[in-house]
Amino acid sequence: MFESLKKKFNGTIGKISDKISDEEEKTPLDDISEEKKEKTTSKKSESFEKLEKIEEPVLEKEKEETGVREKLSGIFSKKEEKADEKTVENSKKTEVVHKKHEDEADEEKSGMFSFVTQKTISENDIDDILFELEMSLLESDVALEVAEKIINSVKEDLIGKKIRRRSDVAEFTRVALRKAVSEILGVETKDLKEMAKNAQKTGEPLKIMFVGINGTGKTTSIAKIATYFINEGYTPVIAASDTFRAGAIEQISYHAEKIGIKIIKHKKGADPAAVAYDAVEHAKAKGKEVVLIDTAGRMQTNVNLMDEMKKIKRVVKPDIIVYVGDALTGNDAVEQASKFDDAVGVDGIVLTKADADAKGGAALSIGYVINKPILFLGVGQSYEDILEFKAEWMVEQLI
Ligand SMILES: Nc1nc2c(ncn2[C@@H]2O[C@H](COP(=O)(O)OP(=O)(O)OP(=O)(O)O)[C@@H](O)[C@H]2O)c(=O)[nH]1
Ligand SMILES: [Mg+2]
Repeated sequence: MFESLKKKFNGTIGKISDKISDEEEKTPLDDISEEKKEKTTSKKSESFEKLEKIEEPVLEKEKEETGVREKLSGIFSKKEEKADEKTVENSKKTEVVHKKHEDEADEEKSGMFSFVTQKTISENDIDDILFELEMSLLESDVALEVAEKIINSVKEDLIGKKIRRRSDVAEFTRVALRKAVSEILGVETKDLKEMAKNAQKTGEPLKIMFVGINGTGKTTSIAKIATYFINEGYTPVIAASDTFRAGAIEQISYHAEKIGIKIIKHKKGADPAAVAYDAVEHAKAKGKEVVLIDTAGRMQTNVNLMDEMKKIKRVVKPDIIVYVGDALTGNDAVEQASKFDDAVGVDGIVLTKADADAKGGAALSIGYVINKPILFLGVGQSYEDILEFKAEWMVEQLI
């Protein structure tokens, strides 16, 4: 699932990391920041200060001894010889101490440069790599506005960041990408379990209507979501409101029977709004908490079917209208979601066939573009193959 996006995001972390680490190794001394230079210089001058403190008494002593030597010259010639020896000895000592401190300062200096680098990330460092990422996101069917937002967010976060250790580059890039993707997926979501629980208290069922073009997976998703609610302890009822397509009523009846729940159906060609209405009445009468309304697949250009969908909405007043989109259709799924939202108002999304979707562009973009949450991902053909969508989960998958 989403292998292409995963590869692109993680590849970008590697590329930025490699590029900046390579440059870092080449960083000449002149490129070292003022702060670090100052630190090095001050360490060195500290060493010299220490050295001067050691040298002072040595010189004082030397002066004293020379004075004595002058006064008593000719009388204490032996002492003079000794004093001379001592002076030589002292100056040797001074030289050793001096050298030791110089060496220490140099060692410290070179040690600092090998463990701590001095790079600040510039636009130049990441521009090409992020442009490449943007292009490959578009290839993976990520919507243009989403790709742009991700790139801008990462740039904003990375430029000016100070790199102290080599591993910082990868970590900063990972954090920046995660943040950018979280922002994209951060559409406020709906808690269907919570809504069903409230429905239980009010005696009014939670009414969910499913819309979308032909073959995206509406009917299959209804069977999966019915299973989900049963697993959560609720009793759903299905409205077979696709009275248009041949075999649609039989298809959903088959699922209802397998799952073991009630289905409300009329004859083929009947008014879909009337079927949905009856299902809601049934739920109220029997104290069932959830009504799942199947509808016929339609192209957004089919005026009659679009009007029929609006009529179901008027009659039943669903709590949630779910747009069901096929992840494999990429940008088309996003565009259709937008059209359905304009026509009828979409509250949430089910994105099907994510199990077969290597690209991942629709999953990343659809919620952001229409500003509605993805509620579930369809991940296979069996009733349990459905995932409650969580932004953190998706970020974890991708980066
Ligand atoms: N791999 C996979 N296949 C799916 C998924 N969801 C649905 N399908 C398959 O997609 C095909 C169409 O599913 P339906 O549920 O009939 O689609 P629909 O939207 O109801 O189609 P219409 O009623 O014609 O509009 C079926 O073969 C399903 O098994 C999914 O999450 N993963
Ligand atoms: Mg169907």
